[in-house]
Order: sequence, then structure tokens, then C-alpha cells
Amino acid sequence: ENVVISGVGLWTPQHVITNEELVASYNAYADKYNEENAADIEAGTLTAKPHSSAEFIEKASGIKQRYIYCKEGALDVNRMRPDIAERGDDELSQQAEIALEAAKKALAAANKSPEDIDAVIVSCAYTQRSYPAIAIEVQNQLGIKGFGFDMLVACSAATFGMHRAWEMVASGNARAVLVINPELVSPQVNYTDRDSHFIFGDVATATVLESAETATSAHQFEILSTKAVTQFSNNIRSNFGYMSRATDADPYGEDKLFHQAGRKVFKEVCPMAASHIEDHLTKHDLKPENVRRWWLHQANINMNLLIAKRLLGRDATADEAPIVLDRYANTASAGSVIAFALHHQDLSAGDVGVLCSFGAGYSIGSLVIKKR
Ligand code: CO8
Repeated sequence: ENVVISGVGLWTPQHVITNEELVASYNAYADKYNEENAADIEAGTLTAKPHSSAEFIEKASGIKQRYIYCKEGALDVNRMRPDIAERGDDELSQQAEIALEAAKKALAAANKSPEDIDAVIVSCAYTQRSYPAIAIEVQNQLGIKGFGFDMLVACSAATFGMHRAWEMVASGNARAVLVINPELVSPQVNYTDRDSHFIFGDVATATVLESAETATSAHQFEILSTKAVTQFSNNIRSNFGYMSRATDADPYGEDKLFHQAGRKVFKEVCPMAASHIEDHLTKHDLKPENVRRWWLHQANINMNLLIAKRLLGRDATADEAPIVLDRYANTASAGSVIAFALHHQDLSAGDVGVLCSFGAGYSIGSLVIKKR
């Protein structure tokens, strides 16, 4: 059975943090930290916190700003993390709230109503609780029958989620599947660490995958095939988890937040991603020059430029490989889906595109798709 992506939805938080705001807050925090710990820094038992810079951030990453679900607290030098009120069991969870925003947009774009959907997958880098699944909460809110589940694949959560939806529809086990990526990552960002404080932003994306036979939307992309690979690496890691209570580990320890060896990631992931994409295209007797659009993972502009250059043998234009991380920063698994959401309506029937994620795990996931 031919499967299409028949709709995509993008929810963007209303709060923005510019590089300048972020750096002013971090530098004030660093000054305070250095002053309070002057004796230990002088004695050499503690390292002084160096200043961050907006110029460095833009040059090293291409990021100019990021969106955040709750700005309150994140820039407060006495807090340095968002200040989000806990909700009761009878209230909608924050992650389900943003998932619903994107899901409704995807359903509208796909021209589908909840009765048409047989499964809901919430796939992202973190879920705010273990159970009941956020997907089941969303399913309940929308009044969808069938089933829902959560899955975590860090950077490749969105593509791997779409892979599972493709399998469900292709096998005839579901008519249509809603895949949602509520990337509410700001609570996991260490705003006191200059190496990583600038990297991430919050967003939610969603897609509807269904049989080509039932699709009626204006913009449909047939999935020619999917391809995934994982290879274990500690270079991007978060040790946050349910075991902390038993191990007596500090639940707020720095290793419980996102941390990485960014240089190593860059060196190792770029060649992996380029050869993965090349192999995937070869399966369809396609060459990189046959690809009209590249919706690539959005972690770092230099990574995308390098991967596109390896594939094409020249620089890709912004029209060929759109960049959204200047506005959105790295949004974990949602980056390639944001690029798709903002840059797909201009393609013509028969145009081929590649949607590809790469990052933590390591994990790489791609879909070769064709405009109908
Ligand atoms: N301001 C000023 N200077 C800085 C700053 C800063 N903010 N940060 C670092 N520097 C300094 C460094 O200390 C270093 O100084 P020195 O040379 O004296 O040691 C110098 O600047 C250069 O630093 P780097 O070598 O680290 O700089 P790079 O040019 O390599 O850029 C990057 C750093 C941007 C991190 C780059 O290496 C990169 O992007 N790598 C790839 C990273 C990547 O893709 N990671 C994947 C992220 S994970 C993901 O996508 C999803 C995970 C799950 C979600 C998590 C949500 C929280």
C-alpha cells in the first residue's frame, strides 16, 4: 500500500530569547558565581566561569534566537531554569498541551478529523512522565479511537516515529497515524554552561501519515522508503532518569542535563549522515543532484553545509536545503520537520525530497519522499 505524508503542523511558542538576552543573563550569572567562589577559584580548587558571546554563538552554530515555552526563570541569575508550575493529575500536562496545538494543525492540513485516525505516536527526546503515555492523553483529548504510545529516540525521534507510522499504514494495520513531536526541551538545558546554553529551543511538530487511497489534502508526499541506523555513543548524553532516587544521585547534577562533546559529534556524525543519505538514495537509483529539497536535521548550520557539500560536491542553496535553526535553534528531533512544514508547498508533482535527522544515540533516520 502506498503511504503519504498528507499533513504537517507546526506550533511555535510565543516567547523568544535572543542570543544577546541569553548571553547577558549567563554572563551576569558567571560574574556572580566567580565572585561568590573567589577564594576557591584563587586556590585553584574551582574553575572560574568564562564569559559567553553572541558572536561566538552565531558563528559556531548559526543560531540567532530560540523559542521557549516558559521564559520566566530561565534568564534569572538566581534560578537559571524555566519556572513552570506543576499541574495536577486532573489537568492537561504541558507536553500534551503543546502536542495538541501541533496535532490540530496537522489534522487540518491533512483534511482529516479524529475519526479518521487509528493511532497516535508521541515521539520526542523527553517525556514529562513515564505513564500514562502523553500519546494516550492526546488521543483522549482529541477523541481518537484505537491506540497511542510514546517513544524516545532523541534527535531521531520524529523520523523514527514516522517510520513506525509508515509501517502501520503500509501493513494495513492503521488507516491513518498521527505522529507528534512535542519538544519541550528547555527544562533539560543547562543555562549555566556556556558550551551548551545556547543550543536548544522549544517547539512542537506533527504529521499525518495515511494511505494514498484515502488522502485528499492539497500537499501530499509519497514515502518511497525509510532508512534508519543507530550506533552507540556517549558523546551526547543525559543521565536524567528514574533511577536517581535509588542511587541517591543528585537529581540536579550537571550530568543529569544535556551535555556533549560537540567537536567529536560534529566529526563523527557528518560523514555518517552523508553516507547514510547517499546509500538511501542509491536504493531508488537516485543521485543527490536528483533531490529537489533537503529537509535536514537542524543542530548546527556548519554541519548542514558540510553534509550538503559532501553529497552535492558544491554548496547547497537555501532553496535546496533550507535552514530554520537561525530562528528556532536546535529543537531536538523536530528540526527537519519544521524545515518540511515551512518549505514544502512550492514543490511540483514528481519532485523528490529527503527528510533526515542525525544526532544523539547516535541515531540517523531518513525518508525519501515524492510530491504527488
Ligand atoms: N561563548 C564563547 N566562547 C565559547 C562558547 C560560548 N558560548 N562556548 C564555547 N566557547 C569556546 C570554547 O570553550 C572553545 O575555547 P578554546 O578554544 O579556548 O577551548 C572555543 O570557544 C571553541 O569551542 P568549540 O571547539 O566547542 O566550538 P565549535 O566550533 O566546535 O562549536 C558546537 C561548538 C556549536 C557545539 C559545535 O561543536 C557543534 O554544533 N557540534 C555538533 C553538535 C551537535 O549536533 N550536537 C547534537 C546535539 S543533540 C541533539 O540534537 C538532540 C539531543 C536531545 C535534546 C536535548 C535537549 C536539551
